[in-house]
Amino acid sequence: MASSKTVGEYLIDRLYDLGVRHVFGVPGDFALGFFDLLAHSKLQVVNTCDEQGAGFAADAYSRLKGIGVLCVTYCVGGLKVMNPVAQAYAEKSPVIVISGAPGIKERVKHPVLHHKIKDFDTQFRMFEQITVASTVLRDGESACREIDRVLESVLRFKLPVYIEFPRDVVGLPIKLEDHRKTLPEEADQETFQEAISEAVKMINAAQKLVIIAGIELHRFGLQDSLLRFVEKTGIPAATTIDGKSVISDRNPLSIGVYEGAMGFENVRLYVESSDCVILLGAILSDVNLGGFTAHLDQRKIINATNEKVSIRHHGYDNVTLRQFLEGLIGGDIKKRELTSIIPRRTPPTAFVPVQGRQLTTHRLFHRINSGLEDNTVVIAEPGDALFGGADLYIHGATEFISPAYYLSLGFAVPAVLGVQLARPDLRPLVLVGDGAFQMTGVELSTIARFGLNPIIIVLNNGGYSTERPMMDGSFNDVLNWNYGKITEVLQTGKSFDVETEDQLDQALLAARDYKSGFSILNVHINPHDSSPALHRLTESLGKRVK
Ligand SMILES: Cc1ncc(C[n+]2csc(CCOP(=O)(O)OP(=O)(O)O)c2C)c(N)n1
Ligand SMILES: [Mg+2]
Repeated sequence: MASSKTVGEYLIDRLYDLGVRHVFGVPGDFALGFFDLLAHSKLQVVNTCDEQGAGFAADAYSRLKGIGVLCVTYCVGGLKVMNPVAQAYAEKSPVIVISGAPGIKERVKHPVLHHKIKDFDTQFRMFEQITVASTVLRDGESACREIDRVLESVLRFKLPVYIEFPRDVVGLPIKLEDHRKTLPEEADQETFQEAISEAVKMINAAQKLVIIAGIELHRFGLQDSLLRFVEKTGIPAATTIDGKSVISDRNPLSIGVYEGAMGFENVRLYVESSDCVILLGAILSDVNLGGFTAHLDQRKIINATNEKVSIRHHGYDNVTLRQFLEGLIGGDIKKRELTSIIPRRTPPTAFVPVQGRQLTTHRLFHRINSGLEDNTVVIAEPGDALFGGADLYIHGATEFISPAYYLSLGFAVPAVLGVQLARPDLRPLVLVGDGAFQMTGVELSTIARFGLNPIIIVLNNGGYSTERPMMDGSFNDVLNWNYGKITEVLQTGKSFDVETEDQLDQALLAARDYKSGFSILNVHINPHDSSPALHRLTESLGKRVK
């Protein structure tokens, strides 16, 4: 059916229907037409200082809102977001990349147009490698089918997709067809029932059970299902580091992060001595397994991901995580008592600052932990910010955000945009190393422009401390910036210089009360100091070597 709607308008409508309200990006001539359409639509454009910042912001938005959208121009913008989009792929965060491009008619005689790399489809082919579905919208006839096909993949797989929008296609009338019937592929009833009955039998026969809750529970919005499962069965739940906060740490059955020797010893012992370990949506990466110091026995494992359920050595294809978890909740599983052997999480003790005492990483995290509030969302950058952050006692579900698997530096500051625009009820507390801040800290400018009010803690330890124990050299040093002075450049915000425990305490109290803009704390730390989690790992690895 021909319609009065244009291709650009149709795409915007579909994004809106999927719950999207903001689009992150930087315009350029090939994308200006679509940007103009966005600016006059129900969606808000959040134009960042740099495309990489937009990419991280869209990833963070997606983690809280279910889908994030990024809009850039051809190649010069597109290639800058390859790293954040690759991260979104690796960490199963559904980001829709929309890139402007030369018009279809402009391509006919292969002219040498600005921004083009090799061929007109070079950027498209690069994005094919880091997305689950991709398309170039070529005309009004096929655009509806192509947009619907790509968006179905976002919903089914929770992975990034790529839509290239030649500039002369944006305003073409679209031929509307209904393609939205394809339901997600799920396993047939027989496979599903067999998986559930084998799992229930194994669970009921076990003495000591534990759940390891992973990243996919965040991505598929299964936090409440996990909670129902835990409460119905009484089985305690650890999380992986990238699954952290999928269950509130206040829940008596939440036992904290399991990450081999990186984590707390009592959690490791509990998990590794269990006779049934239920992995839900967990990626078994080196980071999640504490640099492969974790030991999980395949014969004791039920491993459910969104693609497949494996029970011991049996596999059940296409049983989705949601299907499996709902099946277990409906299954006949006996309830376990809460016993004293479960490693309970205890709320942090009060932090009493010692006047004039030089701050250590350990004490910094103690103060942060005791000051977390119900509306705090922690954004932790890779580096010691993430290692230390892993121990934090998080109040609500999905209130700890970090690229804990792909580990790209530069995420945390731009992520504020995505997090606070997706969830204005939350206040971000950003933990970022000085090295990482120097990569994307410029997005504080966008944060200020959109009136957001995060508290940014820069762990200023003179450079790349995480790398120093591996191999040190001047390549790990960065210039010592006076980070607080950024408030003068941006002409807004509050800054604090922190060297001692009492200065930290005062600064965090003042930042908490200053709500009309961002606060930045320049926290001076000895370059060779590190978080308790990193100490645990090196100590444990040291013991193994001896
Ligand atoms: C984009 C990117 N570049 C390089 C690295 C490698 N890397 C891992 S940790 C690290 C040091 C980070 O320094 P900083 O942000 O100051 O944190 P610290 O290690 O001092 O806690 C580097 C460079 C990375 N993970 N990501
Ligand atoms: Mg550093």
